[in-house]
Amino acid sequence: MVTRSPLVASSAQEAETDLRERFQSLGYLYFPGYLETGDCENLLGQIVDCLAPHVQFAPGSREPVLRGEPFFETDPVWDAVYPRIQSLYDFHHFFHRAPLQALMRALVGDEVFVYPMKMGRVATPRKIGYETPPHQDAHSHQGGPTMAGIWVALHDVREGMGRLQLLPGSHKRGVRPVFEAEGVGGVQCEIYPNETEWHVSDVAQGDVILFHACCVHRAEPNTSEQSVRISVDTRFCDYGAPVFVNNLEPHHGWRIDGLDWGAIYRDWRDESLQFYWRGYPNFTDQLMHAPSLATAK
Ligand SMILES: O=C(O)CCC(=O)C(=O)O
Repeated sequence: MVTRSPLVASSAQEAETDLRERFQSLGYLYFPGYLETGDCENLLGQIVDCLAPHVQFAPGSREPVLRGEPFFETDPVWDAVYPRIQSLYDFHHFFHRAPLQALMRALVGDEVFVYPMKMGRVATPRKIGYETPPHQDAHSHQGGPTMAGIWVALHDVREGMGRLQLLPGSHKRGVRPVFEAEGVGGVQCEIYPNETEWHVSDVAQGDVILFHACCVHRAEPNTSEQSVRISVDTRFCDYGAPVFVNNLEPHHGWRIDGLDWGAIYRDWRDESLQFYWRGYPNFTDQLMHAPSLATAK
């Protein structure tokens, strides 16, 4: 029987050694209320603007709701709106600001490399079966053991809105075989028979989850009437660790015509983040894990 337990909470005030120990034990760290809600509110507002008219804020609330037909990554609506999100300076800058950098440093040390590829997630209702399947980022991003994921809730996410679930301890069993699946990314990894306890909680705006490259995670279906779950995530590692070249592309740049860095940067006033990774010493085009990597999730 599959069971669900709440996410184990961590605090940024704890000693780094304790945080790292918990990370190695559980495969993830959850920081409730870590970011100022205003920081998330600003980015959320810009993303919802990009999603108009398909997604809007509910009247008198800051909860995104679906106004038209449901869609998921790779649907025509997605392909139309996602380049707008990818072009937001604040979407990319979000992960380079001091608070999130501090969390990443606590995990991998003083010099952090944030992956160029930044991901926006828009989980609409009425797309059951297309939610993010269980997977490991080690496979989908060809990350080494020091790569980790960082995921931020841009608004409160309750049960039924597509929460993120993590399989504690799953990172200890290496990179798993994958097979095709519906849903974001198109592949899912093997889950072993005794792995029945998933960790998941309602999360609030500004909550942050860090997960190990091999920690299996997935999204719950969005079973709500109209609520849309919007979150952002990326990957990072200690500076100098190998980074697979696919991660240099914009997310979905491999399949949406014209979604490249030139288009993304077109209206940016600040150039300091543009191609910030040039000069990184260790990009690799050698697959590190699985023969079947086609796309990053
Ligand atoms: O938010 C989601 O639905 C997927 C997130 C995810 O899989 C990831 O960050 O690796």
